[in-house]
Amino acid sequence: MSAALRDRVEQYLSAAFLDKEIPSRLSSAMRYSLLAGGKRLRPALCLAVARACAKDNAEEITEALLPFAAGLEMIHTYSLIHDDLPAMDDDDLRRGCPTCHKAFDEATAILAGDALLTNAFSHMARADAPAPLLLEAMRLTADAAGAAGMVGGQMLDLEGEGKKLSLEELRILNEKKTGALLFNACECGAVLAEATSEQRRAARCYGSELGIAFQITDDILDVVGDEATVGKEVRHDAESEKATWPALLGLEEARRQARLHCEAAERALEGVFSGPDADFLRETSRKLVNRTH
Ligand code: GRG
Repeated sequence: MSAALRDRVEQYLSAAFLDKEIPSRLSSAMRYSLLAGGKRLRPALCLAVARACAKDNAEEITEALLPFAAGLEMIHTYSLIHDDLPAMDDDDLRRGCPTCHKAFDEATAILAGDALLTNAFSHMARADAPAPLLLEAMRLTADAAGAAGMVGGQMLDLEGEGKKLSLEELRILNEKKTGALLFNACECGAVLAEATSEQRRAARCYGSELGIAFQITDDILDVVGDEATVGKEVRHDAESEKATWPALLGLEEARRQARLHCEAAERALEGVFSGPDADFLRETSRKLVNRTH
């Protein structure tokens, strides 16, 4: 199920931004990063939650929401391009390949990110869902990606460099920087599938716990991973004196916390979602905490 879902997202994305009206260097840079082998986690979460809510209409809802789910991946890709820039994390490698500004140039990478973010909303608006629900999901997404969400989290991340953050400050930073797009993907899947309030709450709680487990694992990989497997430069957090879960808790406790949040994510689904799409959501949280890249 999951591989098939990812293939559909992949197909949708590979047809995007081929419009002759787009200057070819811009289109090449956007497609370079968009089609560079991401896990497609956010669209997969959105579609899996929607399918779990829609049950008998899983196929129809997948087709209907594909443009929305693809839009989430465009926003995620923009955030990675901008995060890699010299003024931010200054990374040369992403998914084992040169980052967008290395493959092109800094100005082109900034514009590629800008265009992916802006055009993402045009793709989302093409989803086949009742207008008020689509409007609600687009508003949630703009808030999750914006100043009080991911962009705000990135600001806290930059300000936190070289400072000693408390665990609570780190949790808030992570919830915004990494968590917001993840729980938003789950919540939007529920909203667009006309979920009950119980389903919507469960989807958001699952995504929120998954987001913390995901970030803790990312921090751990920066300490224990090697560049070839992780696909990006490692030991970056220590170099930029960032507060991380292993730095605050030690590796073993950070690993334990990742497992606990993964279990909490699974518990959020209990009694609310069942069937193959709920199984996919459970597998996803387990895979994310056990991943090596
Ligand atoms: C620049 C506005 C702005 C925000 C950047 C996304 C982000 C905020 C920073 C990235 C820093 C980072 C590595 C955070 C860890 C979580 C994360 C987003 C990892 C990458 O996501 P995956 O694993 O990536 O889903 P793939 O490659 O599979 O698409």
